[in-house]
Amino acid sequence: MGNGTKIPLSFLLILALVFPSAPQITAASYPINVWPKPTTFSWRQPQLTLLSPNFSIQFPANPYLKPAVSRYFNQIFSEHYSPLVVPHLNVTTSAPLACLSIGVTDLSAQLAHGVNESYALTVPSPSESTTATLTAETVWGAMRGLETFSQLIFGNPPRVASGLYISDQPLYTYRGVMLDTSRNYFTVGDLKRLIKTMSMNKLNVFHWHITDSHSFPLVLPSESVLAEKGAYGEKMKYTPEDVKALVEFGMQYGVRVVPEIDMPAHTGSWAEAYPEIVTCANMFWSPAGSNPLAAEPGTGQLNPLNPNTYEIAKNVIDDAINIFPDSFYHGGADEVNANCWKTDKDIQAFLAKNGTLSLLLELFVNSTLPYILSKNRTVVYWEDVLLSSDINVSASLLPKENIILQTWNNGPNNTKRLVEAGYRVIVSSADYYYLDCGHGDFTGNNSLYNQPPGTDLGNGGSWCGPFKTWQSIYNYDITYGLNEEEAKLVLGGEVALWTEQADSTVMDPRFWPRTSAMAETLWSGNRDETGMKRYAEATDRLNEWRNRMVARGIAAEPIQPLWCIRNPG
Ligand code: CP6
Repeated sequence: MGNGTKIPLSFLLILALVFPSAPQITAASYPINVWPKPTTFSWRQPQLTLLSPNFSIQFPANPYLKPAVSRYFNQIFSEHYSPLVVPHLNVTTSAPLACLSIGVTDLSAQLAHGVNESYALTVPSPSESTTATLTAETVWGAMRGLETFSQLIFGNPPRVASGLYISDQPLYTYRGVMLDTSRNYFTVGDLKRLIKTMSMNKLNVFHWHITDSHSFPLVLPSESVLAEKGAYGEKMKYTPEDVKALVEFGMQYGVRVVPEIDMPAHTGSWAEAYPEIVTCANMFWSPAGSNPLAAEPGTGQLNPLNPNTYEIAKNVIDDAINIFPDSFYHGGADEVNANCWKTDKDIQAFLAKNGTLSLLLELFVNSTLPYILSKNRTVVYWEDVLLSSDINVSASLLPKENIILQTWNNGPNNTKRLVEAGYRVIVSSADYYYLDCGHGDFTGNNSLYNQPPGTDLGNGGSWCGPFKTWQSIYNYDITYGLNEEEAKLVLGGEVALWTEQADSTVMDPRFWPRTSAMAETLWSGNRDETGMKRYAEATDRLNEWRNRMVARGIAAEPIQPLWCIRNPG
């Protein structure tokens, strides 16, 4: 498949001389404005075709394809997208596009990890045919193709890029977004808008970090007291009905919902209901002190020596598995803090009798993991469970077939360490994919600002490093330093939004369009055919894509002043 932007200029000049009425085609003027960029496409004679007022979409019967088709159909005729840069292309009015015909090979494929998301889309030249075709292995691939089709359309009346053939599939199977709903509350509407925008960007996993030390907003049928006491308020809860609706919503958009009920650390909020199973819950470390637990003032960890811990943890796991059907379950296991456990008398006695902190974590993992695995779940843990320098478990407790590790500390290239140990990995490097960083200190430690004017404040007291620009996210190669075999164990990547300093007022601009940068890297890579990073081309396309997301009601932040569009570099 040739890439449409690779036509030699000399050939185009001859074309223009021989066919003076033919539009002048240059690689630079006619980008294909689709985000993420399709893996392969050819657009030899760029032109536009009007959509017939009788345009229809034909598709096979399927409970998930049907709502997707009607959604896209409505969007196509109401969006009337007005591009930042209007393509100077002929609009053919004689033979409007009459139909999009969708064919799906396997209508029964479930939305699950590794499901085939490939598709092929042909929008013929009007002289060839007035029927566009979309073929896919599964309905989930068909949804990806419908999204691409919708992005090829703009204007009023709607016109579509035609004479175009696209064959597309993702580089990585796992393309995720994590949102923390414990530090601040988000409405179900916010979560739906996030899933919708993910789908526009061909992302496929919503990792929902539901609970943490700050609040426990999830109502679990057999442990409803946790939310009763641990939620921020009566209205700041997610009921099982909310969860069911959200999971169903995700299915309609081709986005899986993977829950995380973080444990044994990050469980301070459980102490509102069950103080006896949580260590150090009421202990608030001085923010300015040397040990702000778990990167925040005040934490709480389940006590592995208390039998009640397991009774409650099993109820929680059971309920969560019952309301979240996905085969992945995120078990947390991040940032277990020694000083927190050491505040407990039983644990002190255990340690005095030659017990170790790692043994405590092994006890916890051994008492919960087999239970989750017995429910046929693949368990995702944060890398800490294996790589934490002071509290970690032996790899023999973490079966490689059933455990996936999510890396976030990539200074020592933990991705490499994890794949060398034989684990499948999800990459969430904090240096690139933590979207909350760069928004100031939230611990109340303002000593940095007690400085004379002119002092270099570094990154301004940000808790975790500088703001991640879309370019640094786009630039990041998640398999950096791995050989081909090792790279196969990298399932994909995930941006994370921790929400000490974010709620629904800023959710959209925190995520978008930076998350779009990751979405393209994981879908079709970040390089052009010559192997160079494609910043210049991507900048213009991302500008256009951000503009379209805004038009679709998503408050994605700008990447450039409009001036740059009037004055292309
Ligand atoms: N909460 C939980 C957090 C973080 C993690 N887990 C976190 C740690 C460091 C930074 C940002 C966020 N706030 N539960 C780490 C996985 Cl820089």
